[in-house]
Amino acid sequence: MTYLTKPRLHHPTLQTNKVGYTRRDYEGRISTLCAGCGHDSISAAIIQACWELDIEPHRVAKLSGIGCSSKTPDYFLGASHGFNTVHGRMPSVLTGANLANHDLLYLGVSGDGDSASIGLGQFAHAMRRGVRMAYIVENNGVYGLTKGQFSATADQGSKSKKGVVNSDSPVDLVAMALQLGATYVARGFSGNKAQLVPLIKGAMEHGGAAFIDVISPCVAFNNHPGSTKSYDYVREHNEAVSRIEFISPRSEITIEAAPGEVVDVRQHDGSLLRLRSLHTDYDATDRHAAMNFMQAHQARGEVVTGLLYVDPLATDLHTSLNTTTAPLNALNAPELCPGAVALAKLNASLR
Ligand SMILES: Cc1ncc(C[n+]2csc(CCOP(=O)(O)OP(=O)(O)O)c2C)c(N)n1
Ligand code: SF4
Ligand SMILES: [Mg+2]
Repeated sequence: MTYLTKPRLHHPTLQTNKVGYTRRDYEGRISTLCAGCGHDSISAAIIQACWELDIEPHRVAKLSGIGCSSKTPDYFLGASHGFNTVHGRMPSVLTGANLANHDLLYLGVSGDGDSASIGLGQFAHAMRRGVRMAYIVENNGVYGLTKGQFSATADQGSKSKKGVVNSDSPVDLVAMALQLGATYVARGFSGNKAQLVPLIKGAMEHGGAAFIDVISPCVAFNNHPGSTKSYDYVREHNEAVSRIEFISPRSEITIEAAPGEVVDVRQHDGSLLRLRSLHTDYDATDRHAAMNFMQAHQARGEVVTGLLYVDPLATDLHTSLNTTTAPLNALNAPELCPGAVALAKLNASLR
């Protein structure tokens, strides 16, 4: 019910994290989505990840487009910065915000319609430019908000609720992200929170463009036999590459697992991605191998999940543009506009 407000009071003994917040401090308003919608499980995973990472909510900027998925930032991180943009335009608005203030952690939330149809160009350029963000697509294979039309990620041959067969080839955002140069690429499933929370944590702390495609069943329009984005289908066809554990530089590193089974990937900021390989020959730092592995399994009808690729030394758009250490929005007028003499000198250097 949209008119219901969440009580702010909570039990005084609720556990707090290192920055003094309870898990409830990372929640948002009551969800208005259909009961059982995968998107609500992703919101719960985002809340859990941010709480466990000890992120102060005001350090996060959450941006989205339009769709049921893009409504979800209202249901988590109620104390963070938020911008519900135009359909398909989240990446460009986020890029602008990130350029103005690189001190925030950017979380982009989108849908398969939002990112693979109207926003495909925007998605592509955010990935290839290396905009530092955790970009999450809540992928249900349909336009949920406008009542269940096939989206561009619907598999060829999959059936709509009314029995119509999709004849178009699907856009695979994971394959595109890999090809476009994203430096952290994963696929998750809204029904597997244990896998999703560490994937989100790794993406939030990653030093470049991090993309997670989360299969997120739409219970109203795409959860029937014949759909390849239903709970049953994904559970039956899921093929996980690894179990991931995220250890932030602030945590004590305690576990030492048997060599061979576990690969530790240390990122720029000192955080550790510990990958327990389910496929012993899978190397998550090899972009081409990731593409081949995924496509070979896809051809067998399997949905590969887990951390598919990571470049631990990734840099971002600010590095490429050589921007100032201080965020642009913190500079004063003379710093932003050095005056006519400096401009004349610059012009002369370009002649
Ligand atoms: C410019 C524009 N075109 C079309 C629409 C209509 N519209 C709203 S949401 C949507 C699709 C949403 O699908 P998706 O991104 O997959 O989100 P979901 O609802 O499935 O989570 C469309 C086509 C719009 N709001 N704005
Ligand atoms: S229509 Fe589908 S995507 Fe939208 S809230 Fe309902 S179940 Fe979720
Ligand atoms: Mg959708």
